[in-house]
Amino acid sequence: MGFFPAVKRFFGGASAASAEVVSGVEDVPAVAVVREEDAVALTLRLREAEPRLSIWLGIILEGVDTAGDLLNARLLFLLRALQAPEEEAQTFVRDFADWLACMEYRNIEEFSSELQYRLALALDMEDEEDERSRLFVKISEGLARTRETLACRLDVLFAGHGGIDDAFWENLEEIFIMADMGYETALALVERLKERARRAGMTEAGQARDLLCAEVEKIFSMPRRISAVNPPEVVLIVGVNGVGKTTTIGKLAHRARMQGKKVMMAAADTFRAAAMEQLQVWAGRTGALFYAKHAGSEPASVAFEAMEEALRQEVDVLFVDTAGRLQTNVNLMEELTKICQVLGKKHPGAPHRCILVIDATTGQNALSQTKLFKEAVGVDELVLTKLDGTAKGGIAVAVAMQHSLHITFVGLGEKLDDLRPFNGADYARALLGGQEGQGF
Ligand SMILES: Nc1nc2c(ncn2[C@@H]2O[C@H](COP(=O)(O)OP(=O)(O)OP(=O)(O)O)[C@@H](O)[C@H]2O)c(=O)[nH]1
Ligand SMILES: [Mg+2]
Repeated sequence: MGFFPAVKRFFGGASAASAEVVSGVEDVPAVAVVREEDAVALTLRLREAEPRLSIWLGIILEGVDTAGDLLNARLLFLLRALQAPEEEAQTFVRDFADWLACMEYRNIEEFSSELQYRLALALDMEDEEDERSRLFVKISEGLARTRETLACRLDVLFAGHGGIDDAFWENLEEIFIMADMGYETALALVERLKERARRAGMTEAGQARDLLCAEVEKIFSMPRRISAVNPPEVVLIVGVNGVGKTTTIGKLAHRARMQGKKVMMAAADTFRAAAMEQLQVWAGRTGALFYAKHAGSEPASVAFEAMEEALRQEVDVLFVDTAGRLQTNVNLMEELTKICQVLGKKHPGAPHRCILVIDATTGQNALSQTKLFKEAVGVDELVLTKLDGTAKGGIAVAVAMQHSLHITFVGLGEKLDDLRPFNGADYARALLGGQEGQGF
Protein backbone atom coordinates (compact mmCIF):
# COMPACT_ATOMS: atom_id res chain seq x y z
CA MET A 1 0.00 0.00 0.00
CA GLY A 2 1.35 3.40 -0.94
CA PHE A 3 1.32 6.58 1.03
CA PHE A 4 -1.67 7.55 -1.01
CA PRO A 5 -4.35 5.18 -2.17
CA ALA A 6 -3.76 4.19 -5.79
CA VAL A 7 -4.25 7.45 -7.61
CA LYS A 8 -4.95 6.39 -11.14
CA ARG A 9 -7.51 9.01 -12.03
CA PHE A 10 -6.30 12.45 -12.75
CA PHE A 11 -7.89 15.63 -11.47
CA GLY A 12 -10.98 14.30 -9.85
CA GLY A 13 -12.14 17.65 -8.48
CA ALA A 14 -12.22 21.23 -9.61
CA SER A 15 -9.86 22.53 -6.94
CA ALA A 16 -7.25 19.93 -7.61
CA ALA A 17 -4.24 22.13 -7.02
CA SER A 18 -4.26 25.12 -4.81
CA ALA A 19 -1.79 27.93 -4.67
CA GLU A 20 -2.22 28.66 -1.00
CA VAL A 21 0.64 29.02 1.41
CA VAL A 22 1.22 25.78 3.20
CA SER A 23 0.47 26.07 6.87
CA GLY A 24 -1.56 24.57 9.61
CA VAL A 25 0.31 21.30 9.89
CA GLU A 26 2.58 21.18 12.89
CA ASP A 27 6.32 20.84 12.36
CA VAL A 28 6.04 21.41 8.64
CA PRO A 29 7.87 24.50 7.49
CA ALA A 30 6.01 26.72 5.05
CA VAL A 31 6.82 25.68 1.51
CA ALA A 32 7.19 28.20 -1.29
CA VAL A 33 4.15 28.22 -3.53
CA VAL A 34 3.55 28.16 -7.23
CA ARG A 35 2.48 31.60 -8.42
CA GLU A 36 -1.20 31.96 -9.32
CA GLU A 37 -0.61 32.45 -13.07
CA ASP A 38 1.86 29.55 -13.19
CA ALA A 39 -0.64 27.40 -11.33
CA VAL A 40 -3.28 27.99 -13.96
CA ALA A 41 -0.88 27.28 -16.83
CA LEU A 42 0.44 24.14 -15.13
CA THR A 43 -3.05 22.90 -14.37
CA LEU A 44 -4.10 23.28 -17.98
CA ARG A 45 -1.01 21.54 -19.29
CA LEU A 46 -1.29 18.68 -16.83
CA ARG A 47 -4.93 18.17 -17.70
CA GLU A 48 -4.10 17.94 -21.39
CA ALA A 49 -1.05 15.72 -20.98
CA GLU A 50 -1.00 12.01 -21.55
CA PRO A 51 -1.71 10.49 -18.10
CA ARG A 52 1.76 9.16 -17.34
CA LEU A 53 3.92 9.90 -14.35
CA SER A 54 7.04 10.71 -16.41
CA ILE A 55 5.09 13.17 -18.54
CA TRP A 56 3.54 14.88 -15.51
CA LEU A 57 6.92 15.05 -13.87
CA GLY A 58 8.46 16.49 -17.04
CA ILE A 59 5.88 19.29 -17.03
CA ILE A 60 6.24 20.00 -13.34
CA LEU A 61 10.02 20.12 -13.51
CA GLU A 62 10.26 22.49 -16.47
CA GLY A 63 12.46 25.39 -15.49
CA VAL A 64 13.52 23.65 -12.27
CA ASP A 65 17.27 23.10 -12.39
CA THR A 66 18.18 22.56 -8.78
CA ALA A 67 16.83 21.45 -5.43
CA GLY A 68 15.11 24.18 -3.44
CA ASP A 69 11.88 26.06 -2.94
CA LEU A 70 10.76 25.97 -6.55
CA LEU A 71 11.17 22.20 -6.72
CA ASN A 72 9.30 21.73 -3.43
CA ALA A 73 6.46 23.97 -4.52
CA ARG A 74 6.09 22.21 -7.86
CA LEU A 75 6.13 18.77 -6.26
CA LEU A 76 3.50 19.76 -3.78
CA PHE A 77 1.47 21.15 -6.64
CA LEU A 78 1.65 17.82 -8.51
CA LEU A 79 0.73 15.81 -5.44
CA ARG A 80 -2.24 18.03 -4.73
CA ALA A 81 -3.26 17.79 -8.37
CA LEU A 82 -3.31 14.02 -7.89
CA GLN A 83 -5.42 14.51 -4.78
CA ALA A 84 -2.89 13.11 -2.39
CA PRO A 85 -3.92 13.77 1.22
CA GLU A 86 -2.40 17.09 2.25
CA GLU A 87 -0.37 15.84 5.18
CA GLU A 88 1.08 12.94 3.22
CA ALA A 89 1.94 15.20 0.30
CA GLN A 90 3.81 17.52 2.62
CA THR A 91 5.59 14.64 4.31
CA PHE A 92 6.67 13.37 0.90
CA VAL A 93 8.07 16.74 -0.14
CA ARG A 94 9.78 17.30 3.19
CA ASP A 95 11.31 13.82 3.26
CA PHE A 96 12.58 14.24 -0.25
CA ALA A 97 14.12 17.62 0.55
CA ASP A 98 15.79 16.10 3.63
CA TRP A 99 17.14 13.26 1.56
CA LEU A 100 18.56 15.65 -1.05
CA ALA A 101 20.30 17.60 1.68
CA CYS A 102 21.67 14.43 3.26
CA MET A 103 22.98 13.18 -0.10
CA GLU A 104 24.23 16.67 -0.98
CA TYR A 105 22.44 16.47 -4.33
CA ARG A 106 21.71 19.78 -5.94
CA ASN A 107 21.28 19.47 -9.70
CA ILE A 108 18.17 17.92 -11.12
CA GLU A 109 20.09 15.31 -13.17
CA GLU A 110 21.45 13.88 -9.92
CA PHE A 111 18.06 13.07 -8.47
CA SER A 112 15.31 13.07 -11.09
CA SER A 113 15.37 9.29 -11.45
CA GLU A 114 15.10 8.80 -7.68
CA LEU A 115 12.28 11.31 -7.56
CA GLN A 116 10.26 9.48 -10.20
CA TYR A 117 10.88 6.21 -8.39
CA ARG A 118 9.68 7.62 -5.08
CA LEU A 119 6.59 9.09 -6.65
CA ALA A 120 5.81 5.83 -8.43
CA LEU A 121 6.06 3.94 -5.14
CA ALA A 122 4.12 6.47 -3.11
CA LEU A 123 1.39 6.78 -5.73
CA ASP A 124 1.29 3.05 -6.32
CA MET A 125 2.08 3.54 -9.99
CA GLU A 126 5.07 1.26 -10.29
CA ASP A 127 3.48 -1.22 -12.62
CA GLU A 128 2.47 1.46 -15.07
CA GLU A 129 3.86 1.21 -18.58
CA ASP A 130 6.28 4.03 -17.90
CA GLU A 131 8.09 2.45 -15.04
CA ARG A 132 8.16 -0.90 -16.77
CA SER A 133 9.79 0.50 -19.86
CA ARG A 134 12.41 2.32 -17.76
CA LEU A 135 13.18 -1.00 -16.14
CA PHE A 136 13.27 -2.75 -19.47
CA VAL A 137 15.84 -0.31 -20.85
CA LYS A 138 18.05 -0.79 -17.81
CA ILE A 139 17.84 -4.56 -17.92
CA SER A 140 18.52 -4.55 -21.64
CA GLU A 141 21.66 -2.51 -21.06
CA GLY A 142 22.84 -4.90 -18.37
CA LEU A 143 22.19 -7.88 -20.54
CA ALA A 144 23.95 -6.45 -23.58
CA ARG A 145 26.84 -8.87 -23.27
CA THR A 146 24.59 -11.91 -22.90
CA ARG A 147 22.49 -10.75 -25.80
CA GLU A 148 25.57 -10.74 -27.99
CA THR A 149 26.21 -14.37 -27.16
CA LEU A 150 22.58 -15.40 -27.08
CA ALA A 151 20.18 -13.28 -29.09
CA CYS A 152 22.55 -12.70 -31.99
CA ARG A 153 23.34 -16.38 -32.30
CA LEU A 154 19.63 -17.16 -32.03
CA ASP A 155 18.97 -14.67 -34.83
CA VAL A 156 21.44 -16.47 -37.07
CA LEU A 157 20.05 -19.87 -36.19
CA PHE A 158 16.38 -18.93 -36.56
CA ALA A 159 16.92 -17.04 -39.80
CA GLY A 160 19.32 -19.41 -41.45
CA HIS A 161 18.26 -22.88 -40.53
CA GLY A 162 15.10 -23.43 -42.53
CA GLY A 163 13.40 -26.59 -41.32
CA ILE A 164 13.61 -27.97 -37.79
CA ASP A 165 15.84 -31.04 -37.52
CA ASP A 166 18.29 -32.65 -35.07
CA ALA A 167 21.07 -30.27 -36.06
CA PHE A 168 18.80 -27.32 -35.20
CA TRP A 169 18.19 -28.63 -31.68
CA GLU A 170 21.90 -29.38 -31.20
CA ASN A 171 22.81 -25.85 -32.26
CA LEU A 172 20.23 -24.43 -29.90
CA GLU A 173 21.62 -26.46 -27.01
CA GLU A 174 25.14 -25.18 -27.71
CA ILE A 175 23.91 -21.60 -27.76
CA PHE A 176 22.23 -22.06 -24.37
CA ILE A 177 25.39 -23.55 -22.87
CA MET A 178 27.43 -20.61 -24.12
CA ALA A 179 24.94 -18.23 -22.53
CA ASP A 180 25.82 -19.50 -19.03
CA MET A 181 22.80 -21.73 -18.63
CA GLY A 182 24.96 -24.77 -18.01
CA TYR A 183 24.71 -28.20 -19.58
CA GLU A 184 21.81 -29.61 -17.57
CA THR A 185 19.59 -26.58 -18.01
CA ALA A 186 20.39 -26.33 -21.71
CA LEU A 187 19.46 -29.96 -22.20
CA ALA A 188 16.24 -29.69 -20.21
CA LEU A 189 15.22 -26.48 -21.97
CA VAL A 190 15.72 -28.02 -25.39
CA GLU A 191 13.61 -31.02 -24.35
CA ARG A 192 10.80 -28.71 -23.24
CA LEU A 193 11.03 -26.78 -26.51
CA LYS A 194 10.94 -29.94 -28.58
CA GLU A 195 7.75 -30.94 -26.81
CA ARG A 196 6.21 -27.51 -27.33
CA ALA A 197 7.21 -27.50 -31.01
CA ARG A 198 5.70 -30.96 -31.49
CA ARG A 199 2.43 -29.94 -29.87
CA ALA A 200 2.29 -26.73 -31.88
CA GLY A 201 3.10 -28.64 -35.09
CA MET A 202 6.01 -26.26 -35.71
CA THR A 203 8.28 -27.10 -38.61
CA GLU A 204 10.16 -23.88 -39.45
CA ALA A 205 13.09 -22.56 -37.43
CA GLY A 206 11.83 -19.03 -38.00
CA GLN A 207 8.86 -19.73 -35.70
CA ALA A 208 11.02 -20.81 -32.79
CA ARG A 209 11.65 -17.45 -31.13
CA ASP A 210 8.10 -16.96 -29.88
CA LEU A 211 8.11 -20.48 -28.59
CA LEU A 212 11.37 -19.93 -26.75
CA CYS A 213 10.23 -16.65 -25.22
CA ALA A 214 7.03 -18.26 -24.01
CA GLU A 215 8.94 -21.14 -22.45
CA VAL A 216 11.45 -18.90 -20.66
CA GLU A 217 8.62 -16.74 -19.38
CA LYS A 218 6.92 -19.87 -18.09
CA ILE A 219 10.08 -20.87 -16.23
CA PHE A 220 9.92 -17.57 -14.39
CA SER A 221 6.24 -17.77 -13.53
CA MET A 222 5.80 -19.33 -10.11
CA PRO A 223 2.66 -20.21 -8.20
CA ARG A 224 1.18 -17.47 -6.04
CA ARG A 225 2.15 -17.43 -2.39
CA ILE A 226 0.55 -16.13 0.75
CA SER A 227 2.24 -12.83 1.35
CA ALA A 228 0.32 -11.86 4.48
CA VAL A 229 2.37 -12.15 7.66
CA ASN A 230 1.93 -11.76 11.40
CA PRO A 231 3.80 -8.47 11.90
CA PRO A 232 6.59 -7.64 12.11
CA GLU A 233 7.54 -9.22 8.81
CA VAL A 234 11.03 -10.64 9.18
CA VAL A 235 13.30 -10.75 6.14
CA LEU A 236 16.59 -12.61 6.39
CA ILE A 237 19.19 -11.84 3.75
CA VAL A 238 21.82 -14.44 2.93
CA GLY A 239 24.42 -15.07 0.27
CA VAL A 240 28.11 -15.43 -0.47
CA ASN A 241 30.59 -12.59 0.08
CA GLY A 242 30.18 -9.32 -1.74
CA VAL A 243 27.06 -10.18 -3.76
CA GLY A 244 25.19 -7.09 -2.57
CA LYS A 245 23.29 -8.26 0.53
CA THR A 246 23.71 -5.11 2.58
CA THR A 247 23.02 -2.83 -0.38
CA THR A 248 19.88 -4.85 -1.17
CA ILE A 249 18.66 -4.35 2.40
CA GLY A 250 19.13 -0.61 1.93
CA LYS A 251 17.15 -0.69 -1.30
CA LEU A 252 14.37 -2.92 0.06
CA ALA A 253 14.12 -0.78 3.18
CA HIS A 254 13.81 2.28 0.97
CA ARG A 255 10.89 0.71 -0.88
CA ALA A 256 9.22 -0.23 2.38
CA ARG A 257 9.73 3.26 3.80
CA MET A 258 8.28 4.83 0.67
CA GLN A 259 5.25 2.63 1.19
CA GLY A 260 4.84 4.11 4.63
CA LYS A 261 6.24 1.24 6.69
CA LYS A 262 8.23 1.37 9.89
CA VAL A 263 11.47 -0.48 9.24
CA MET A 264 14.28 -1.85 11.39
CA MET A 265 17.63 -3.25 10.26
CA ALA A 266 19.59 -5.72 12.38
CA ALA A 267 23.33 -6.11 11.96
CA ALA A 268 23.82 -9.86 12.37
CA ASP A 269 26.97 -9.52 10.29
CA THR A 270 29.16 -9.10 13.35
CA PHE A 271 32.23 -10.36 11.57
CA ARG A 272 33.53 -6.90 10.66
CA ALA A 273 32.86 -3.60 12.45
CA ALA A 274 32.79 -1.96 9.02
CA ALA A 275 29.89 -4.18 8.00
CA MET A 276 27.78 -2.88 10.89
CA GLU A 277 28.68 0.71 10.07
CA GLN A 278 27.78 0.14 6.43
CA LEU A 279 24.33 -1.08 7.45
CA GLN A 280 23.94 1.84 9.83
CA VAL A 281 24.62 4.25 6.97
CA TRP A 282 21.83 2.59 4.96
CA ALA A 283 19.53 2.88 7.98
CA GLY A 284 20.31 6.59 8.16
CA ARG A 285 19.69 7.10 4.45
CA THR A 286 16.36 5.34 4.50
CA GLY A 287 15.06 6.46 7.87
CA ALA A 288 15.06 2.94 9.30
CA LEU A 289 15.71 1.96 12.91
CA PHE A 290 18.98 0.17 13.49
CA TYR A 291 19.93 -2.59 15.91
CA ALA A 292 23.50 -3.78 16.51
CA LYS A 293 25.77 -5.10 19.22
CA HIS A 294 29.54 -4.92 19.27
CA ALA A 295 31.69 -6.55 16.58
CA GLY A 296 32.33 -10.20 17.31
CA SER A 297 28.97 -10.78 19.08
CA GLU A 298 27.21 -13.98 18.30
CA PRO A 299 25.03 -13.37 15.22
CA ALA A 300 22.14 -15.44 16.60
CA SER A 301 22.04 -13.36 19.78
CA VAL A 302 21.91 -10.15 17.72
CA ALA A 303 19.03 -11.60 15.71
CA PHE A 304 17.19 -12.64 18.87
CA GLU A 305 17.55 -9.28 20.58
CA ALA A 306 16.70 -7.37 17.41
CA MET A 307 13.57 -9.49 17.11
CA GLU A 308 12.59 -8.55 20.66
CA GLU A 309 13.21 -4.90 19.91
CA ALA A 310 11.24 -5.04 16.66
CA LEU A 311 8.28 -6.54 18.52
CA ARG A 312 8.56 -3.98 21.28
CA GLN A 313 8.73 -1.07 18.87
CA GLU A 314 6.00 -2.55 16.66
CA VAL A 315 7.93 -2.18 13.43
CA ASP A 316 6.38 -3.39 10.19
CA VAL A 317 9.47 -4.99 8.70
CA LEU A 318 12.71 -6.23 10.23
CA PHE A 319 15.62 -6.87 7.84
CA VAL A 320 18.38 -9.08 9.20
CA ASP A 321 21.75 -8.65 7.50
CA THR A 322 24.16 -11.57 7.66
CA ALA A 323 27.85 -11.96 6.89
CA GLY A 324 28.83 -13.27 3.47
CA ARG A 325 29.83 -16.91 3.59
CA LEU A 326 30.88 -19.59 1.20
CA GLN A 327 28.06 -22.04 0.75
CA THR A 328 30.54 -24.85 1.38
CA ASN A 329 31.54 -23.65 4.87
CA VAL A 330 29.53 -25.99 7.07
CA ASN A 331 30.03 -24.08 10.34
CA LEU A 332 28.91 -20.79 8.92
CA MET A 333 25.93 -22.39 7.24
CA GLU A 334 24.94 -23.87 10.63
CA GLU A 335 25.18 -20.39 12.09
CA LEU A 336 22.49 -19.30 9.61
CA THR A 337 20.27 -22.19 10.60
CA LYS A 338 20.63 -21.05 14.21
CA ILE A 339 19.68 -17.47 13.32
CA CYS A 340 16.49 -18.80 11.71
CA GLN A 341 15.71 -20.89 14.77
CA VAL A 342 16.05 -18.06 17.28
CA LEU A 343 13.98 -15.70 15.14
CA GLY A 344 11.22 -18.29 14.89
CA LYS A 345 11.35 -18.98 18.62
CA LYS A 346 10.78 -15.34 19.48
CA HIS A 347 8.27 -14.69 16.71
CA PRO A 348 6.34 -17.61 15.17
CA GLY A 349 6.70 -17.79 11.41
CA ALA A 350 9.91 -15.73 11.32
CA PRO A 351 11.83 -15.37 9.15
CA HIS A 352 8.87 -14.97 6.82
CA ARG A 353 11.10 -14.40 3.84
CA CYS A 354 14.58 -15.73 3.44
CA ILE A 355 16.16 -14.00 0.47
CA LEU A 356 19.21 -15.39 -1.27
CA VAL A 357 21.13 -12.66 -3.06
CA ILE A 358 22.94 -13.77 -6.19
CA ASP A 359 25.39 -11.71 -8.18
CA ALA A 360 24.30 -11.91 -11.81
CA THR A 361 27.88 -11.73 -13.00
CA THR A 362 28.50 -15.13 -11.33
CA GLY A 363 28.42 -18.15 -13.57
CA GLN A 364 27.44 -21.70 -12.75
CA ASN A 365 28.47 -21.36 -9.10
CA ALA A 366 25.11 -19.68 -8.52
CA LEU A 367 23.50 -23.11 -8.84
CA SER A 368 25.52 -24.58 -6.00
CA GLN A 369 24.94 -21.43 -3.92
CA THR A 370 21.21 -21.83 -4.34
CA LYS A 371 21.26 -25.52 -3.53
CA LEU A 372 23.30 -25.22 -0.32
CA PHE A 373 21.62 -22.08 1.05
CA LYS A 374 18.27 -23.69 0.33
CA GLU A 375 19.29 -26.71 2.38
CA ALA A 376 20.53 -24.57 5.28
CA VAL A 377 17.76 -21.98 5.59
CA GLY A 378 15.00 -22.87 3.10
CA VAL A 379 15.39 -19.96 0.67
CA ASP A 380 12.01 -18.42 -0.29
CA GLU A 381 13.10 -16.05 -3.01
CA LEU A 382 16.03 -14.76 -5.00
CA VAL A 383 17.28 -11.27 -5.67
CA LEU A 384 19.59 -10.96 -8.64
CA THR A 385 22.06 -8.10 -8.27
CA LYS A 386 24.51 -6.37 -10.60
CA LEU A 387 22.42 -6.88 -13.69
CA ASP A 388 23.79 -3.53 -14.78
CA GLY A 389 27.30 -4.94 -14.94
CA THR A 390 28.50 -7.56 -17.35
CA ALA A 391 25.69 -9.83 -16.27
CA LYS A 392 25.48 -13.43 -17.29
CA GLY A 393 21.82 -13.39 -18.06
CA GLY A 394 21.39 -17.11 -18.63
CA ILE A 395 22.09 -17.92 -15.00
CA ALA A 396 18.69 -16.58 -13.96
CA VAL A 397 17.02 -19.11 -16.24
CA ALA A 398 19.18 -21.93 -14.87
CA VAL A 399 18.53 -21.10 -11.21
CA ALA A 400 14.79 -20.56 -11.65
CA MET A 401 14.43 -23.72 -13.69
CA GLN A 402 16.45 -26.03 -11.47
CA HIS A 403 15.30 -24.71 -8.12
CA SER A 404 11.78 -23.43 -8.84
CA LEU A 405 12.37 -20.22 -6.93
CA HIS A 406 10.78 -16.83 -7.36
CA ILE A 407 13.16 -14.10 -8.49
CA THR A 408 11.48 -11.15 -6.85
CA PHE A 409 13.81 -8.22 -7.49
CA VAL A 410 16.74 -7.26 -9.64
CA GLY A 411 19.56 -4.93 -8.67
CA LEU A 412 20.49 -2.52 -11.44
CA GLY A 413 23.11 -0.33 -9.78
CA GLU A 414 24.38 0.95 -6.48
CA LYS A 415 21.81 3.64 -5.74
CA LEU A 416 18.69 3.43 -3.61
CA ASP A 417 16.33 3.37 -6.55
CA ASP A 418 18.29 0.71 -8.43
CA LEU A 419 16.13 -2.17 -7.30
CA ARG A 420 13.07 -3.18 -9.26
CA PRO A 421 10.53 -5.95 -9.19
CA PHE A 422 11.50 -8.77 -11.49
CA ASN A 423 9.23 -9.30 -14.45
CA GLY A 424 9.73 -12.63 -16.23
CA ALA A 425 8.24 -11.51 -19.55
CA ASP A 426 10.39 -8.39 -19.73
CA TYR A 427 13.45 -10.33 -18.72
CA ALA A 428 12.85 -12.97 -21.39
CA ARG A 429 12.44 -10.23 -23.98
CA ALA A 430 15.62 -8.43 -22.86
CA LEU A 431 17.55 -11.69 -22.81
CA LEU A 432 16.38 -13.27 -26.03
CA GLY A 433 15.93 -10.22 -28.18
CA GLY A 434 12.86 -9.91 -30.36
CA GLN A 435 10.83 -6.89 -31.20
CA GLU A 436 9.81 -4.32 -28.61
CA GLY A 437 6.10 -4.54 -27.99
CA GLN A 438 5.96 -8.06 -29.36
CA GLY A 439 4.04 -8.83 -26.23
CA PHE A 440 4.54 -12.34 -25.08
N1 LIG B 1 26.70 -2.32 -10.08
C1 LIG B 1 26.09 -2.81 -9.01
N2 LIG B 1 26.74 -2.87 -7.86
C2 LIG B 1 26.10 -3.36 -6.78
C3 LIG B 1 24.76 -3.82 -6.85
N3 LIG B 1 24.42 -4.26 -5.61
C4 LIG B 1 25.50 -4.08 -4.83
N4 LIG B 1 26.52 -3.54 -5.52
C5 LIG B 1 27.88 -3.21 -5.06
O1 LIG B 1 28.55 -4.41 -4.70
C6 LIG B 1 29.46 -4.17 -3.63
C7 LIG B 1 29.19 -5.13 -2.48
O2 LIG B 1 27.92 -4.81 -1.94
P1 LIG B 1 27.50 -5.18 -0.45
O3 LIG B 1 26.09 -4.78 -0.30
O4 LIG B 1 28.48 -4.66 0.52
O5 LIG B 1 27.63 -6.75 -0.53
P2 LIG B 1 27.47 -7.81 0.65
O6 LIG B 1 26.90 -9.04 0.05
O7 LIG B 1 26.75 -7.21 1.79
O8 LIG B 1 29.00 -8.05 1.04
P3 LIG B 1 29.57 -8.81 2.34
O9 LIG B 1 28.75 -8.35 3.50
O10 LIG B 1 30.99 -8.40 2.40
O11 LIG B 1 29.42 -10.26 2.08
C8 LIG B 1 29.27 -2.71 -3.24
O12 LIG B 1 30.28 -1.96 -3.86
C9 LIG B 1 27.90 -2.36 -3.82
O13 LIG B 1 27.79 -0.99 -4.11
C10 LIG B 1 24.09 -3.75 -8.12
O14 LIG B 1 22.91 -4.14 -8.29
N5 LIG B 1 24.79 -3.24 -9.15
MG1 LIG C 1 27.23 -7.04 3.79
